[in-house]
Amino acid sequence: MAKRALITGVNGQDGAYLAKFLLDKGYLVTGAVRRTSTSDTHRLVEMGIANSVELRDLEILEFNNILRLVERSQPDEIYNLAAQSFVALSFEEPIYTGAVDALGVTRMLEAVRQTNAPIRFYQASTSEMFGKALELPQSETTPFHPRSPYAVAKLYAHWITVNYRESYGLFTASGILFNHESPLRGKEFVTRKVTLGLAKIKHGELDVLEIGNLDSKRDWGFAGDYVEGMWRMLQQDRADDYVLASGEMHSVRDFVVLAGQCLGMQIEWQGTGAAERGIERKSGRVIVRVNPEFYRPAEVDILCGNAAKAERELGWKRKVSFSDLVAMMAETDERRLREKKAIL
Ligand code: NAP
Ligand code: F7E
Repeated sequence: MAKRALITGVNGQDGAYLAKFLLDKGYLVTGAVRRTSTSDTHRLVEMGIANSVELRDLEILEFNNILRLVERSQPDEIYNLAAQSFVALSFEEPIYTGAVDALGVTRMLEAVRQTNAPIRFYQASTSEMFGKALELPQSETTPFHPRSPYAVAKLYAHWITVNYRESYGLFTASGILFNHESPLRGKEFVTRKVTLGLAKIKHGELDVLEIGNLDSKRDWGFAGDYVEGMWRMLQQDRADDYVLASGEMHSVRDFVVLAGQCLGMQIEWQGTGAAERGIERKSGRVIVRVNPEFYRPAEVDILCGNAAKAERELGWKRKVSFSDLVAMMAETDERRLREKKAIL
């Protein structure tokens, strides 16, 4: 009999890649979406699976809603991806972020516990929990030092996931995932902001890309690789926590330069700090400018993950390199503009 999966946050980047991955494996997939006045399934449409996922309303702030959905959909596996996932916004909306990203997970786990069925549960934890990291690279044993309301909420969610495993013997896995991107990434995140911004500059639709901290370093991988790791975590004999990462780090500045090269623009830098400018060599035009409005009250300067445990125990390894990821995103945004597709 086909396995059943319930994905919360199915309309997000990872939700779309995971739903496609599970459908290809023969799963029956229920996708949970919060009701809005405009049901935004564009990522499922772009993946060609909008009609293959059974969509159900779910508001993660509402316990009764969650309990009914878990009872009715009778999943073998739940992938809890729903979250307010934008770190910068969490400084503006710390209470809301805590309600969704922290207590929302307790609501999900309580629903699983009360249903009393052998459901396997995946929690979308994050490298942001390492924050002001105490070692490099970071692994499952690195101490946490979260630096934003988002990261603090996710740390609560991580520990409550561990706690329900230890207290009630539930199969609950926490995936500590480093940044993973794709052409379906939200436009507010730096990678997509850069690829879309530079593609617009190339097409004459934007003059200058305004950006925040160019020195920040991240471990960026491809979302399609990371959803496979989520699935692998739920196929083990025993639930555990795993880091998924590429093991490489690059600065935001590196990302901008490489995305520019993919689009035929050589970017050179002048100035420092808030006065730094990115100049296109051929035209001599300033096309990148620092805007301190995009700085965060507390920054996570460097993240780089050690995924040795996942490689050893799950047989997981990322396949798409950093340069291929940047090229995939830049070329997709450029093509969308050239073909005058709606930019979502
Ligand atoms: P995303 O694109 O922002 O998707 C998050 C989804 O959660 C969206 O579909 C959103 O619905 C939904 N959601 C938000 N609030 C909700 C609520 N109150 N009730 C129900 N659904 C709600 O994020 P992502 O990049 O796919 O990430 C998936 C998960 O992994 C998130 O939990 C994120 O925090 C975590 N994570 C991401 C990364 C990464 O690099 N991408 C790394 C580590 C961990 P709408 O579509 O209606 O907005
Ligand atoms: O920022 C810097 C910014 O917003 C990356 C989420 O998926 O990954 C993501 O969180 C870095 C930061 O992602 C701009 O200050 C510079 O240092 O793309 P981001 P994030 O904060 O790392 C983790 C793993 C998650 O769990 C989250 O859900 O880039 N940066 N200039 C900028 N960032 C943005 N957004 N915009 C800028 O203009």
